[in-house]
Amino acid sequence: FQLYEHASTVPTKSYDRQKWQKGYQSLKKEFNYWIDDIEGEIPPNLQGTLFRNGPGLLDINGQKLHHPFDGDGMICAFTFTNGKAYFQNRFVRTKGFLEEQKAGKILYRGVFGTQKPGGWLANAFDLRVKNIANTNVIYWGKKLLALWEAAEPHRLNPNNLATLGMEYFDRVLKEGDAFAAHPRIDPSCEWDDGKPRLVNFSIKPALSTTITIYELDESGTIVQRHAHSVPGFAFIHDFAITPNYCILFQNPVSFNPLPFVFGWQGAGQSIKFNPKEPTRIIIIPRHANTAISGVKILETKSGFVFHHANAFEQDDEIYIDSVCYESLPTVEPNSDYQETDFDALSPGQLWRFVVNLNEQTVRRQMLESRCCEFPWVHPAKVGRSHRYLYLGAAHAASGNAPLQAILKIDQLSGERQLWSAALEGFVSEPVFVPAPDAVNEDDGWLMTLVYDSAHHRSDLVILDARNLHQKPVARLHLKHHVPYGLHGNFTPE
Ligand code: 3ON
Ligand code: FE
Repeated sequence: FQLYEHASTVPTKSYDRQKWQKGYQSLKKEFNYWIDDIEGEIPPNLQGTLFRNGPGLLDINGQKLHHPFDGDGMICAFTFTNGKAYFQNRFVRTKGFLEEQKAGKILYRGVFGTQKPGGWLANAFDLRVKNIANTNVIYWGKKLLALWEAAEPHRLNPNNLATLGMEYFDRVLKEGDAFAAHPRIDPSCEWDDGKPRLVNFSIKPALSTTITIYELDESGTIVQRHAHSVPGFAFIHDFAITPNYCILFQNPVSFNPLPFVFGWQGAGQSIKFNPKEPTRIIIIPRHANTAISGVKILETKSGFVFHHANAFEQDDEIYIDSVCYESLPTVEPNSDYQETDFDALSPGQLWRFVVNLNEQTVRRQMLESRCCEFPWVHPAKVGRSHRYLYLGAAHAASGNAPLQAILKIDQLSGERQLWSAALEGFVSEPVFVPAPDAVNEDDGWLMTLVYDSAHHRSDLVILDARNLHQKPVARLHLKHHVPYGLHGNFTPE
């Protein structure tokens, strides 16, 4: 009998959607404890704190949010000292978080479709923005900042994660001003005696969009600020830097404010992707002595980019490695994000864009077709040519799927290494932490928070970045789960 022979050729999934869904439960409690359930060993020379941000609440007192990106920011901190690790998590006490927790119900509309109860009439003409501080967290200039791209940063106490208030950088920012959630640290700024600088941007979209660039010195002071206007609406989540330029991708989208204004859907749901329009690459000089005198805009084929891995300059060209989608799916008002049909969506794939400023051309090439997101490079390589790239990735080589693996790409040899947490595990952004005695670019660790659906808890997995095929250096079991998060950073201080 060969009755079941075909069964072995039927591809089985590396994940179970019901198990994946459980990672989207709110974590309502705040903890602080020494992690005592550890497999492997924390390297004794690993010192510092990994901060992570992401939506901690997926509901307000039982009222479900329409999308995780609308969830209140919750910070996790893992502090490493002498081979031990201390865990803390704390919600950012934003104005909206405090009000909604007190009221026990949704009081604000969310960008990604969360509505106040009571139908469209209860939501119409309410254009207030709830700053949810949920996208990234970074320690810079002795300040710990929780970031959300449509409003000002929140400042936190780095020791106990208490919220200290909003940060305006000596009033350079005004109330309600945006400050993106994707700052880049230039490890060595050429015209600042080789000192590091934090570079960030903000977007003020309208019929034409204002892009403001900020540069902060090591003390956390904004030492440069310049604003530029580009034609058309823009939704820009991330950018890339080189020693001379800021690079932003203006994805081909249009915005129809009416459904938002009339209370039918959120602002982010009113953004439509236009596959027939090109993507525009915006190049903004960081200082006066660059090869171009003002902002340059070049066109390439349509696509949607949230995240860039890195950019660098080489032979009068600018290289940008980015995760690109064929299209941006709209978050439909009647959809349920937990029922996401991964197979119906296009995967994020890694592309290289090469901008030639003299010829005003853009070349592009796919570097990796495996579904991936959350790219990282060695912090000393930001803006410089890198050899290694690290990403969250799907377990399977093709198709769209939840992130279950960490992928290392060696761009010199072309070698790929994959560490997978399938079938039960779901990974988050891999943060690269250089080893203190590092010689090579991959001498260090990758830290990723993995949701273990079998035990409904999360583990911090520490991988030796030199070889992902080895078993993890350490796996730190938390006492609870952490909902799928967004971004974070490691600080050796
Ligand atoms: O006028 C507007 C411009 C603007 C800045 C329109 C607007 C109101 C939509 C807006 C605000 C945008 C915001 C608040 C964006 C927030 C984005 C966010 C919180 C997260 C983005 C995450 C992106 C990715 C690619 C996440 C991937 C996650 C996985 C693959 C795994 O879970
Ligand atoms: Fe992001």
